[in-house]
Amino acid sequence: MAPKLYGVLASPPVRAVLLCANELGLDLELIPVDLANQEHLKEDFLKKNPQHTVPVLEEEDGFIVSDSHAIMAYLVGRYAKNDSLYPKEDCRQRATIDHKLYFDTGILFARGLAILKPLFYFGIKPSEDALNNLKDALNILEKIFELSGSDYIAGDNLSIADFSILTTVTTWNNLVPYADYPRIKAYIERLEKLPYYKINVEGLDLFRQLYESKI
Ligand SMILES: N[C@@H](CCC(=O)N[C@@H](CS)C(=O)NCC(=O)O)C(=O)O
Repeated sequence: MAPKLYGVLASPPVRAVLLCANELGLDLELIPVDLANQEHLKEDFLKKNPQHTVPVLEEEDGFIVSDSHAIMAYLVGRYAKNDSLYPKEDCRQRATIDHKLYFDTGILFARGLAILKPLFYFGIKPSEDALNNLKDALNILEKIFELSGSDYIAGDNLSIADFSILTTVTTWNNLVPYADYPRIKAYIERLEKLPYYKINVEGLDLFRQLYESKI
């Protein structure tokens, strides 16, 4: 039986895991969680993830892991034919990837979420300060590409960090357009060529509809 992935396509970290699973050739059963109706705050879901966030991965034997970055690292360890998406032995390459995963979770994703949570739950419009914080994160990302000169976020190969950065930036494009950042724009255009990229497009459409209904 395919592992279950709790989440919705509108969510960037859920899409990151789905892109990763596609790269691995792995089927996941997507189980919808109705965030608008607070299904993620119900006891059944909190037992799986007390942090009440999607995505959550559940294996047939009951093993559960939450957080998209941890889930992708697990999927590579458990299901990949080789570990190029997240190398085990090469600790420098792994550290380079880890840095970008932490940058996504702690800065890039977090700064967009800081705008969206008040908007989605309380109708509070984005403040200039919050938008400037997000622009600052995009400036950092632009600088990372400038300094590395690489095609991917963590060197010359696709890694799990690309799935995080790609889904986050294309979603936050609704808040601050990435077209203003030439290196980020070129990076997205490169990754749009991934054969399974349509998953991101589908989720971005859903997110945009939601965002436009709130802004
Ligand atoms: N660092 C987490 C972030 C997950 C996250 O914040 N997901 C949002 C949806 S995009 C969520 O579930 N929000 C509900 C909540 O925080 O209560 C990850 O990468 O999985």
